[in-house]
Amino acid sequence: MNRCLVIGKTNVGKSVFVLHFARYLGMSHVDVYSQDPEGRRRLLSLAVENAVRTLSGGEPHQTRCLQSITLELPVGKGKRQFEIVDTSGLMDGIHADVSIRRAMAQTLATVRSAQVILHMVDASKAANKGAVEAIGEVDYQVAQFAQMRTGYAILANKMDLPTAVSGLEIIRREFIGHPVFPISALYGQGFKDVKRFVLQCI
Ligand SMILES: Nc1nc2c(ncn2[C@@H]2O[C@H](COP(=O)(O)OP(=O)(O)O)[C@@H](O)[C@H]2O)c(=O)[nH]1
Ligand SMILES: [Mg+2]
Repeated sequence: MNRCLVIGKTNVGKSVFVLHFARYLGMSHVDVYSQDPEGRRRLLSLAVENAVRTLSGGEPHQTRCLQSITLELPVGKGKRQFEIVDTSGLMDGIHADVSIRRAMAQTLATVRSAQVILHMVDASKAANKGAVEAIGEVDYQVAQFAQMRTGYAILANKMDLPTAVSGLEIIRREFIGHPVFPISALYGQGFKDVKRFVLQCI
């Protein structure tokens, strides 16, 4: 099955996006399969809103394993299934906590197996160079690494926040030549364009 990986720094909104995108594609319940860096598997079956409460949050590194959901997109008269994978947040430098380092390595190893890579950046912080969620070294590395595939796009998230407009301009400038989709994962804005892009790639 084709894979669509959602990658980016911690707290940029990856988990909220994956679940709200699932809801946008018509799911009210999701089966979330997770696999931690040690290979342990778990299945959670939840209503989308409960999943958002359980799997996302203000704490950095809430997601420490790969979490995948099987979704369907309409193609002609039929449907095409694909797997959307929520990943643990990347960060610049080396984290002191070994479980976070392992989770990051697991995320990067999965980049190779994905047909689509959605690289999420927090547009509301992108103008603010010092902020943890601002564009960092790891974002440039992901762009370098992932751009070799056709299915690479940047999601400029949190466009509902006032500082995101200037952040979006900076993201477009810094990642020139790559498709950039402004979205609000929280409010479902911009999902139509993301859907169209994913459909082209899978
Ligand atoms: N204002 C706003 N907040 C968001 C948006 N998307 C996510 N968040 C918030 O950002 C925080 C981190 O979200 P989460 O999905 O856990 O981030 P992850 O670490 O990248 O998976 C949570 O408090 C979310 O409610 C958005 O589009 N707009
Ligand atoms: Mg997360």
